[in-house]
Amino acid sequence: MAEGEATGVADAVLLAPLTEDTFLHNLHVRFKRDVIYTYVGNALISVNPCRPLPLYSADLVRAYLARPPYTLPPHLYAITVTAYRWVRDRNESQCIVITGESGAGKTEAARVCLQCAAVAGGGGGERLAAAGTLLEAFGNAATTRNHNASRFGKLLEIEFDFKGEPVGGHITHYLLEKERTCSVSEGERNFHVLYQLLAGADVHLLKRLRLQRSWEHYRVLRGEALDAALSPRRSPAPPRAAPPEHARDNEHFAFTKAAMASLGFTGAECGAVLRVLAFVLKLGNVQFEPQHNIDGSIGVRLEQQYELVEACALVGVEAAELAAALGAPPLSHRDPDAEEEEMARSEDVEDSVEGEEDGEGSAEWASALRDRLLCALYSRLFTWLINSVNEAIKPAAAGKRCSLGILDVYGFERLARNGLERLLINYAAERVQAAVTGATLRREQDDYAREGLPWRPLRYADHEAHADLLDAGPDSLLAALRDARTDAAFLQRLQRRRHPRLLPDPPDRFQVVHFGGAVTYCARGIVDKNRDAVSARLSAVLGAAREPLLAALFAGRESPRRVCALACRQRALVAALVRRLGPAPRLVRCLRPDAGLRPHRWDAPLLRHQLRSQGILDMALLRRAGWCESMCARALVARYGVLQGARGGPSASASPRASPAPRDCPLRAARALLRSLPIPSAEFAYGRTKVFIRSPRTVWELEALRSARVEQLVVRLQRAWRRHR
Ligand code: AD9
Ligand code: MG
Repeated sequence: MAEGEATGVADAVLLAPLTEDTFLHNLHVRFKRDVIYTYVGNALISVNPCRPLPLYSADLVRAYLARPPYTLPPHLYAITVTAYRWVRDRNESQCIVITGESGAGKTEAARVCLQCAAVAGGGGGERLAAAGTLLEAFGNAATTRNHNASRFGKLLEIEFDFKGEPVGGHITHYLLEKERTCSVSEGERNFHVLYQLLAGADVHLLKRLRLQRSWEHYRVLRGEALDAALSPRRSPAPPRAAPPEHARDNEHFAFTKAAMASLGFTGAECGAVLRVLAFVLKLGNVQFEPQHNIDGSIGVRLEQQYELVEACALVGVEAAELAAALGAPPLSHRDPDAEEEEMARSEDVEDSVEGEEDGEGSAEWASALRDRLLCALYSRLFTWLINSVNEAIKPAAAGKRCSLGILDVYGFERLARNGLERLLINYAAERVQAAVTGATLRREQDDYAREGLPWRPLRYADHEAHADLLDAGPDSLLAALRDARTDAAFLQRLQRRRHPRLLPDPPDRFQVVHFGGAVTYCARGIVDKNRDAVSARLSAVLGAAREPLLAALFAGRESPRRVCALACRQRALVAALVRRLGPAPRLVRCLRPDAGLRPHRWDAPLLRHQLRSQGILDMALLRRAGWCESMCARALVARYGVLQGARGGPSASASPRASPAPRDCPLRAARALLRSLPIPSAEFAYGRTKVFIRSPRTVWELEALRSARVEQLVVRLQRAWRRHR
């Protein structure tokens, strides 16, 4: 390696010796010099600098396009440009998978990859960038781990035409953490766009939407502690310093509106979206209190009724009907055995909130219905936005094209409150991790054994076993959740399983030891949340709204019997994602150097934990001892056969198809071909049917030789044709 100690070693596979300590030391040496990218074979490590660095420009993308990436320092551009070339020149769909804990820099990396792909394709990525801005406004929020944490996962697929120009794209999204819509833990925020609206709307818009400027006025935007301080006396908000995230809400509202405009949302559609957001804020303020009636019974009293009336007027909903649908008394206690049958019979799946059947219970029940409605409303709005964005970025002409996928999946996280949604987020992170690390380690070593290469198997941490525990087979956690009728039954299933990494903690908690660490989840209401149903009565009231967008969000819902539960939907989406990733995704592993995301901090134990939980050292050892790529001998000869005899005088063929190598034995042909090239023979190993290539650089050299040769042949043919004329 040409680099000295000053900037460490660019490819960690070349470290001698390669241990956790030398690996970390190398990253640290580079980090201190603001060198945040390091290769591990063909994967890239990115350490979050936690401050802006001048590392990105269109000129630099062009530099990576112009030269083989191994002649330039490690960069996200190198990974993206390589993937782009594979799409354009080899007609192979590619996927860049960005993994790491919350706050490690995945979303920033995805943004850089998108910008790079747009420049590489000759521009035209403005709509895709606008889509990113819009989805961040609606789908990101400040958590204690990251001030801009993605609350959904996304796979952006950019489609290119045969010239390599981007013609459009498609976004697939994974479970939005919608519970945030109705309550926010202390020190966190609701989705950005709700604060942006209040900070950025001019007075006329605020008046039209019947909103107040101050975010503290809205229950769903306040942290729980602040809410508790205000409730139930509802005194004015105590003065307190706004968290730093609020400082730029005003400016970001302008970006969000500009993004909607550039994606072709009409003025009417933007107005409708804002009215639905205002409806969420105002309905969130409606409270239910127990009321002692004259006849001695206890009923429910509506507080902040004006908010309900104003909210309903905004979107054309009958306030009295909505109030009645929310304030109806709870269903009578259900016999658990009869429950499933009843579920099947009834279209109405309102479930009782735990509590007595007194006024307290009714008020609590109404609040729970309101919260569930808010969450459903927001997540349906989010899905509608993604569908609209997909319409806007859809390629003009239909047809099957190759795509470059950029996966920014949520990071593993453990927050103050962990419920079903956190479980499903961590499950997705675990399954993707298993697919890109565990499966690679297993598959490649199996391949070496099958092909008869000399190989001493590596011991590695088994990521797949962790993910299997959650989703594979009838004993898995998700299967237990699917089958259980009550929270207690779910915990009993876990108890019977007796697995050291699944630990029930009755009456209402359980712990899962994930790859990233142990998380204690709350099981209270988990079975009900998994059903993810809104009462038919509420759906009917909102479905009849005069605001067409709101009506559309609640129109024609499927019968609850056929609606797939939340966990089941997430599992199916994640399985489809893993299939899409294919056997050889391009990996970017993001690391977080400091828990507080402060610049210039290097928390070695935190980094060590991430190296282990992502299996990064295992992958480095595999790359060091093994090979970075394998190709079927037949495919290799088909692609590089054009190089046969390229240097050898008269036998040099003028036709890319001619090859003197024996065609009946592809392996012999491949060996003869590769021996004739100016690449050291130690770079290749020959199995029974495949050729294995040692380093990424060699893959590039082969491609560069082929391009040069094809160009040479084209020039020769053109000359011959001109002579002939
Ligand atoms: V989460 O799983 O969505 O909670 P991410 O996506 O991994 O998380 P994100 O990209 O949002 O993390 O990065 C967190 C913050 O770190 C950003 O808001 C930036 O302030 C900062 N960051 C991350 N990457 C870079 C970078 N390459 N350069 C400068 C960065 N700052
Ligand atoms: Mg993110």
